[in-house]
Amino acid sequence: MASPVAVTLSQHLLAEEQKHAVSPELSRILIQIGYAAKVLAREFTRAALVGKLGLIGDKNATGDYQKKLDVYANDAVIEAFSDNGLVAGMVSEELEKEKEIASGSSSDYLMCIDPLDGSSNTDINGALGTIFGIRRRAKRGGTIAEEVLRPGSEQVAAGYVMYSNSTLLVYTAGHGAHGFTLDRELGEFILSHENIRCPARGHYYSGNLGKFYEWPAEIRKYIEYLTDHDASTRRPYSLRYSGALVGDLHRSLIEGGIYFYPPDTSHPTGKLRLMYECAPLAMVVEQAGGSASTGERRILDVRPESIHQQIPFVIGSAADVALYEHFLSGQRSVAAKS
Ligand code: AHM
Ligand code: MG
Repeated sequence: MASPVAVTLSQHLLAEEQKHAVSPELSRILIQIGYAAKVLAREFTRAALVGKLGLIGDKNATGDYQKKLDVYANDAVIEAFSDNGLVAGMVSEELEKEKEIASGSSSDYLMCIDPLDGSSNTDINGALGTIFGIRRRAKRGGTIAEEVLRPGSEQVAAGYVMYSNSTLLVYTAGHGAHGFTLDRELGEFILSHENIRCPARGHYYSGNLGKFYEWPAEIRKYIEYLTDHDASTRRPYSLRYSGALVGDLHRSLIEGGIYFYPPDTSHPTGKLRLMYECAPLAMVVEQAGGSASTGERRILDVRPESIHQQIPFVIGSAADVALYEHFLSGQRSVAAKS
């Protein structure tokens, strides 16, 4: 039960509007994302009871087989934004093309969203997520695709929802990263993680080690380094890989650590999508003092070439990401001493 002094997401956003001149329109978008998250949390919880587990049979724009819940989540998000004029358009993992939203033609905002992160976890009751980034329209008159292909540093807000033991919404509007836990009885997101700070270094790592022999030799050396024994650097690091980026990232944010998805044979440019997976999470983690990179450059500086662009991704504690970059650049001797 929430305490009487609990701060709801709406109250928090109102206070942020006053403290940091966050625009009321942006607050309304974030509140509506909170609403969509409640709809999704309810459906994810009962999916096995209402015939929503399993595949639907089609592939999405980046070649993944869609689950019934992927399609449900995408439809639910579109519905949550279709009639209220809050956003002018949407880019989604589950839509081949960007979607214009007629009611929002005069809105200043565009949304990039992965409605359901961790699709492989739906049928095993594993953690799931939603990832979102909000952008201000660059110029009116261009197509949504033209307007949205801007570096992640231009996002005005971003965040994720994690559906697990509890449903947790983390957002940033450029003034720290804040987490809210859903109180189901109240039907409200309540502030539970104010101003999250990502530890500078962790001792967990997350990556699909099944791809070890497909990864560049430098990354394999990095894994050898992480699994070597050295008490002064708290090695070996412990492996945690949940199948949901949001879940692994959230662990790194709270306890420190690193998540990486390098290129492999089936994903020669990386698997994760810049616009609605990497860039939003990069904004959140940077606001919490962590960092996010391709392994070579800051994610937020990358200008997308297409809405479903896939890139190599590493995110988490700043010192761990820096070390990964050192290894990738071949400066192993420098890196190993740090
Ligand atoms: P999704 O949005 O289709 O679920 O894809 C993204 C997911 C990440 O959440 C997760 O870390 C990764 O893909 C898992 O991929 P793999 O099974 O190749 O390790
Ligand atoms: Mg995804």
